[in-house]
Amino acid sequence: MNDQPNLSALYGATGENATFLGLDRCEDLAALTAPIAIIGAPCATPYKYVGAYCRNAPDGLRRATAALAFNIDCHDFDSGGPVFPRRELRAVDCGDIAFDEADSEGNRAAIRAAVATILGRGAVPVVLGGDDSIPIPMLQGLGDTAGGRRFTILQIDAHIDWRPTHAGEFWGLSSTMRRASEMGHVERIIQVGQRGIGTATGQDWQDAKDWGVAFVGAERIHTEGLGTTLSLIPEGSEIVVCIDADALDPALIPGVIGRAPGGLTYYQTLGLIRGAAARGRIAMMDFVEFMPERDVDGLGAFTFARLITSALGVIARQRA
Ligand SMILES: [Mn+2]
Repeated sequence: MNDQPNLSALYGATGENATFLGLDRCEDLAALTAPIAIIGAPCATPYKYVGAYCRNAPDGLRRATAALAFNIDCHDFDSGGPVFPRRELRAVDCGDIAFDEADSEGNRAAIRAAVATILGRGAVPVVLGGDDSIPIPMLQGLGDTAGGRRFTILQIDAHIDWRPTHAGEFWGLSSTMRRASEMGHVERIIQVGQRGIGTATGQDWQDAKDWGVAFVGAERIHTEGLGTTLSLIPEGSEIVVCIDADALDPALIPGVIGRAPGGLTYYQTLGLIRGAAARGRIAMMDFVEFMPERDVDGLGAFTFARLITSALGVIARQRA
């Protein structure tokens, strides 16, 4: 079936191997000058039984922006102006961090170093996974440059990711928020969107609450709106926003392994990102767990890529 009209071409799409939104490429992180750096991470620490199942997401998300790229300077109704209000506020695309399925330790070191370099250049890293093991070294990279500052994590995810270990692995995607809780520069964790059944046990749930995590489940987002969550973020916080694609409803993003009904909408998720930036400053973001091979007709890729685009607009507008 190759006879479909190329609708991307209608919007001026440039084809394969393009950057996210057609943004300029940054080849050398050490020479980064842009205020926002998009960087892909195909995986950090895959579980042996499933492998690096999200490794094709960074390029899949880049391809999904083809239809937006040509009109990137037009009025974006989700940003209240162009996505990037001024040319010097544009993000750059730094390509993908090298990944070796057989060398998780090396993958983590590479992610940690890349994020620390980006932060050292004064830019906001926006990391495109890959699976949810990626935020662990990403947060370590933040710690390397924290200099005594402490951070609030706003995790938006269907799952709490508080397993002590899983499948014999300490650094995997089911343990992300527990690993975060063990880091000295993580002051506060707010977790939003949980629902259904994941790998969490009752003990994991209790441990997280005992640590002091503030939870707002998906059902409460639907019934109470966003104010409950946003009021948990102290004014002036430096915030890391961690977004798992399965936080959104699977009708919007089918391309995830753990589909669960009752997920967040696009505007609820964007509202949380905007609200976070209004309460404090977004220091770093990740978008993980999108799996192109599980998607339906590119729908989830486009929705997730559109959410990332809107997040870039929020970061570009926040106070320095
Ligand atoms: Mn997760």
